[in-house]
Amino acid sequence: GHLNQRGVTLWFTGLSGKVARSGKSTIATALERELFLQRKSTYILDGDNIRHGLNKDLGFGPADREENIRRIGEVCNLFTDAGLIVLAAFVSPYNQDRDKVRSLLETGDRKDFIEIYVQASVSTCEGRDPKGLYAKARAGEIPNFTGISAPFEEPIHPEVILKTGDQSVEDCVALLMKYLKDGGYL
Ligand code: GGZ
Repeated sequence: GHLNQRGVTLWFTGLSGKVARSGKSTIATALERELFLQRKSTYILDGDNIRHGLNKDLGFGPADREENIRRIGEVCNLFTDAGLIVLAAFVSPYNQDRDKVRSLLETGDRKDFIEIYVQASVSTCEGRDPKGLYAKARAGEIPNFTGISAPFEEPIHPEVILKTGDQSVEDCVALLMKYLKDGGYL
């Protein structure tokens, strides 16, 4: 690494939603603020900066999602190697795809992948639906929509589970900061 800190990838997986749905990007942004206060260098990767650029050629069928996550994993590997704390927030619905990213970042005694399951039920997410995507998916206007017409495979061995139904964003951030400190990442 080149920075005076240890690199690590925090991988947030869960159903669609940034603002008040499953809250992957919301929690990632709040955690980034906390890490900034501790003078850590971070980088958030999410659909906004990946799907409009590097992966703008990809859609939401299973093969395109696999390629989406594969490329993102390679970016995470490079940024982590450079010493950044990477906050990656993607639906990433398939266990196999997430596990491939894990195996990139866990080699020998390197353990630089933290899988964070941002858990919220489809009905909770659908009830919030600020962008109206679930309604469109129900109406058949968005094919392959995760939770409606495409699967979400629950993580089998996540390092952290955040239950955004009962935990506040602040609680989630505190839990993650404790995990990072206790694990020697900070
Ligand atoms: C799931 C979709 C879909 C479909 C568009 N299924 O709430 P959002 O809008 O802002 O976050 C979702 C985002 C998911 O992109 P990812 O790159 O994270 O997906 S994956 O990891 O599965 O490759 C949603 C929007 O894109 N979106 N169509 N069919 N989410």
